[in-house]
Amino acid sequence: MTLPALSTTEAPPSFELGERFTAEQREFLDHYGFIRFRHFAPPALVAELRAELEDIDRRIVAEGRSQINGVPLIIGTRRDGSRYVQRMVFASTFGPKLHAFLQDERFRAILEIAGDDYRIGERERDGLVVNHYRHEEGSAYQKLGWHTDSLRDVFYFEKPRRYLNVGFYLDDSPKTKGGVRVLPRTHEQGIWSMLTRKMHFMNHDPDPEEIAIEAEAGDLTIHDGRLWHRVAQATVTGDASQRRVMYLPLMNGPLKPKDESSPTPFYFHLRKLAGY
Ligand SMILES: O=C(O)CCC(=O)C(=O)O
Ligand SMILES: [Fe+2]
Repeated sequence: MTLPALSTTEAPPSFELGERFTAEQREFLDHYGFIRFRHFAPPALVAELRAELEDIDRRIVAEGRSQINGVPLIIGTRRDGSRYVQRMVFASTFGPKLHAFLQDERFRAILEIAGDDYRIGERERDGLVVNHYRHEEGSAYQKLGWHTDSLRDVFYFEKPRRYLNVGFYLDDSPKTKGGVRVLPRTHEQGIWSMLTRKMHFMNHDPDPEEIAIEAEAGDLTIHDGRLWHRVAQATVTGDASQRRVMYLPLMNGPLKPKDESSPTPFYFHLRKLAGY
């Protein structure tokens, strides 16, 4: 069965994740390169995770840290001058609730889909990442230009593989908050297009073919690492623009844990050039 082209103006279909992916869910992800699961976690759990993250954030800022395990943090400033982390890394190594959440049995279904021998690498690459976008003065992370996540594999001298990026939403993310825009099916391109379709991170222009992924707090989204995507800037500002999404570190192959002596990967110099 071939699936139809997705409308660029209407929300794409979304799903509920059970113990296993259904054939339909698998086909959707394989075909379009992304999928959204509604209500992965109930509101009470989302609130607990948010509270723990806010504690971790205060702790990291109070310690004056600018990086964790060699990975730079993006730090913003609120109106009152206090600072907050806008790209937190290795978050689950600082909080027992986040760590416990990653052990949820339903992540097994996703690891199975990812491929043989996948694990959640809490101390690998960037660990559990929490992006925290705000649209206001003092915010250092308001949008992210077009890119493929698999570019990182190239910098790590690894063959771009079928890498799944699993996002868990801590805030509602309607279109007014900006959020993820994807070019469906671009995960099936060759390596040349993966590298050159757009200028990585520099280009923020809307694409006529792009689709917005909207989500609610507690939802889970998955996109293929080879899919072209960007994060649009919110059209609203201040508290109304706050958008926090956690990304899970799915890894396979040999275990490569990082620690405080780990060097900063070259990839982050590229991001820095683009302003984040
Ligand atoms: O914040 C998001 O939802 C997506 C972020 C993203 O694409 C990335 O960090 O590579
Ligand atoms: Fe990305």
